[in-house]
Amino acid sequence: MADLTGGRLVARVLKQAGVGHVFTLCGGHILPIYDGCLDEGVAVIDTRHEQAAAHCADAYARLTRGIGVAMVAPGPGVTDAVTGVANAFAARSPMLLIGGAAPLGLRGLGALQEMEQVALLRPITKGAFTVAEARQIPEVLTTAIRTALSGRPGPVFVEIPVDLLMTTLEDRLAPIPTAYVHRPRGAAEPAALETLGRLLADAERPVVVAGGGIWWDDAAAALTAFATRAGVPVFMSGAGRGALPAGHPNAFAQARSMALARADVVVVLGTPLDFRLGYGRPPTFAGDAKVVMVDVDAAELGRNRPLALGLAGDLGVILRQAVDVVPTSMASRVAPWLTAVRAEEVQSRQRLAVFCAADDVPITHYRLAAEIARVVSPETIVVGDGGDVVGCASKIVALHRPGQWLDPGPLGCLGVGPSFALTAKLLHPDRPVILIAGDGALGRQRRRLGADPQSAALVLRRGARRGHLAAGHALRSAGGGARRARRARARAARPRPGAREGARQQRGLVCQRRPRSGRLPEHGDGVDGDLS
Ligand SMILES: Cc1ncc(C[n+]2csc(CCOP(=O)(O)OP(=O)(O)O)c2C)c(N)n1
Ligand SMILES: [Mg+2]
Repeated sequence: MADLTGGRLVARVLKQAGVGHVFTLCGGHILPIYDGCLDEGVAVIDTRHEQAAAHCADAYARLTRGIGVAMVAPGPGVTDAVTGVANAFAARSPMLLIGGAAPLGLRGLGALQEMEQVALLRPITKGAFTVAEARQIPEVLTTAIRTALSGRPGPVFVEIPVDLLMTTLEDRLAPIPTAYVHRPRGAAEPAALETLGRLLADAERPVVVAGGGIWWDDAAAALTAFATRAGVPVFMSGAGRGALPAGHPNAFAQARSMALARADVVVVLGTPLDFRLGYGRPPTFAGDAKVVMVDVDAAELGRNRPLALGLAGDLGVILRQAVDVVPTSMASRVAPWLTAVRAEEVQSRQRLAVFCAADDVPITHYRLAAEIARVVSPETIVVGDGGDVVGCASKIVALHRPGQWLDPGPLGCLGVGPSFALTAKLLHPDRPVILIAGDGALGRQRRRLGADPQSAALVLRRGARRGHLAAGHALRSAGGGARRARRARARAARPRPGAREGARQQRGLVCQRRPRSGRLPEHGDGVDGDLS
């Protein structure tokens, strides 16, 4: 039997949930949790803005496929974190935001930093809770964690009044629940598998689109087995990128528009039919294409487009089941289609190769991406934060395994990059981390980076005004853009052996910032990190 503060109870719940680090910007209302973290051995990473803390927790969740935690002061601390929570909500990232709150005993009297927080967070979380009594802290927190991790993952919010965090109580009065998260791996029913088998048997031009669900359900191996057996081209997006390594014969990146527009059967795995897929409608998808969708969230099935088949469950389990219903002759039957998609892929690559080799000053987005691609190994984690610069990089930078690529997700929040990259480095100190950030995206965060960028390699893109626009217009339009494309091709054709690299560095177009000193705090180091 021991006496614990409410703050210590919070830390104990987090420790038991496997949380190694929490991200914060300090505030008096949450000090008892810091003390608890010191006692329990949970590292506290201090940032310079609550939005950065929320983005770090989001990244922590994505990289660990577990719960990521940010703790912030009440009132403005919570409102500052809202953007990070909203981004995590759209990206289905299971982060827990713990908000301090004015003392329960002073509620409604106009206490410092007091405001209605639960109602603010409710529409952008899977659940927003308030703790009404110190002994309920473990129950409410574990309910929140279970909510975040169950089914379709997503963020949750818990506010804890400061007087409850300071209350001391006997540990037997507030036992910490165990075995409180269960993630049943839903399978497809036999009738649905039969339907899938028939759809595949009739398909002449099948296409698979694999999204972040593949990463969350750890389904890359199952996807590879299915794609290989069916001989079907696979296009990957978001955290699903890299599920099939770039060199795999069924992996494609550039021919997506052509393949989707011509496909007669599209299998959409773990990604919604949102703007990224043209809402599943023409002209992105053919009007009469038969669409099969598999998602952990049944509410996504049939959104924006009628489906030939909708399956809710675990992507790994269902893909392994699907392998058994692929007709044996399918791969050879659809081989001409795979060849046609490959031809389009090669052609598209050749079109971009001109821009990837261009010596333009300022450097083109494609050239920058091509240079980065040269140093990306299976170990590298690549973070994309920006507009066109990231769109171009996603076409050029080849990935080798899932979970290698992090970007904001469908909310498209500029400025996640530094937090994502530094969290990646925190969790994987031995792996190279590259942040590809637009000047716009990085400009929002530059000051917050100030103190110690630790050991992430930051690739800074300068002078972006012309870069991609020149290339993009040349690709898309027949007017002045085509002239620019011809000029770019001519420039690229001029061989200047050896000169390129040196000149590029001399002009400082791409610069690598490496750490001078310092490290992120380890377990139990306490509030001494500095990362924003
Ligand atoms: C927080 C936030 N503010 C504004 C936007 C709107 N927005 C989308 S792309 C973009 C410009 C991005 O510029 P940069 O990072 O330099 O990338 P570029 O497109 O120039 O390569 C803006 C402002 C956004 N997505 N997120
Ligand atoms: Mg820019």
